[in-house]
Amino acid sequence: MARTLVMGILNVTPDSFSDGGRWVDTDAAVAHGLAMVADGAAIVDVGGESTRPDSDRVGAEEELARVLPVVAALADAGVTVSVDTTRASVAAATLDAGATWINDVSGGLADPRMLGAVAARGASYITMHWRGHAREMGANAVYDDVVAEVRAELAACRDAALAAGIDPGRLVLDPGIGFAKTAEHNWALLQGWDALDALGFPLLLAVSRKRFLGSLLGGPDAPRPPVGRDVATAQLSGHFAARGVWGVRVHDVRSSADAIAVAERMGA
Ligand code: PMM
Repeated sequence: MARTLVMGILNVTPDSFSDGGRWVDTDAAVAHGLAMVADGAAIVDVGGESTRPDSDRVGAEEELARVLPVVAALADAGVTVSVDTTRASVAAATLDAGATWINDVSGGLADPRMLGAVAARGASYITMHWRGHAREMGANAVYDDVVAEVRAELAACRDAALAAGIDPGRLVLDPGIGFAKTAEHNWALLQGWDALDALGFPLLLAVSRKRFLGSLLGGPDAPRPPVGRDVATAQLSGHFAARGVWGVRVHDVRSSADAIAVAERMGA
């Protein structure tokens, strides 16, 4: 079985929930991307628009201006770069600048041109379960059976990506932990992971520093702040690495890479 890979998060945004504002400067962002690679990241995921619940959208030009210089510099340095965007125009421009992955938290639903743009460039694609932009997603966190519904909606995203011509060998699925989901929904999805595995594609675990971990550790009324959630994040990385998850998307690369190394040694 292939080793679980680590995707390091590089948010070039002023307002992301755990690292907003830290990497707005291009040189600082590139240096942080390279540091994550040194710590064991196989892919650096560059994002220019926060998806934090209730955040406002940025314009396409602003989003592209934030990510493009960072993408180009990291790609020039030989880093495998993914771009976290829901916009086809941003995807096209960054793929043309050297990115090889698009990480689309809308699963192709936010922009009707996205799947075609990815397919035309032969890029790799992460399709995530999504029920609306940040301002809408709280109201959409309503399920009778969260595992069955997320699975069915993610299967539809998978099928749309394949129908658009995205290479099946370059497709990864993500249940979208924390997107239009309560803490209970998130835990149910993690516990019901086998049903997602049955979709037949590699899966990405993206739980890093998310609020449901803060609530677990500090209680719902006083959630532990994001930087105090890295041990819990790494624990989940190790747990799912032992189950063969394709990759984990995390802020703190070192701790998850270590947890994965231990899980793999134990399973060897
Ligand atoms: N979560 C965030 C951003 N991008 N991409 C994928 N594929 N899956 C996620 O769960 C996800 C994502 C939330 O914001 P962050 O960049 O601060 O983690």
